[in-house]
Amino acid sequence: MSDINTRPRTKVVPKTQRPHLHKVILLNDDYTPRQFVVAVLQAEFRMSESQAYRVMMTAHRRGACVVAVFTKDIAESKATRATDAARKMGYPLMFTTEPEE
Ligand code: TYC
Repeated sequence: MSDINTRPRTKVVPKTQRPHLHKVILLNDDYTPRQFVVAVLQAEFRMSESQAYRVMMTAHRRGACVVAVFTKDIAESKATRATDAARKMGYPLMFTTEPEE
């Protein structure tokens, strides 16, 4: 038998990969009616009316508000759907996404 010790001296520690999350952000504008913003938040992000109202008012007062956090694909598709719903009605309402730190 060989005297060479071939036992690995490093231990492989498996790391669980967590998906990178992306924020959906609601932007304020001067033209979209408040009630329409609330309706879009309820329909696309499954918010209650009072939650949606609070998010809408935060964007209205501060210029933007984080709506929710999802995996990249879901965040992008929800932001696109919500922005398109407004565009169909002739409103400039915008949802954007950005990676969470
Ligand atoms: N600022 C709009 C108004 O006064 C309402 C509004 C709120 C629009 C939030 C967009 O993200 C928004 N009619």
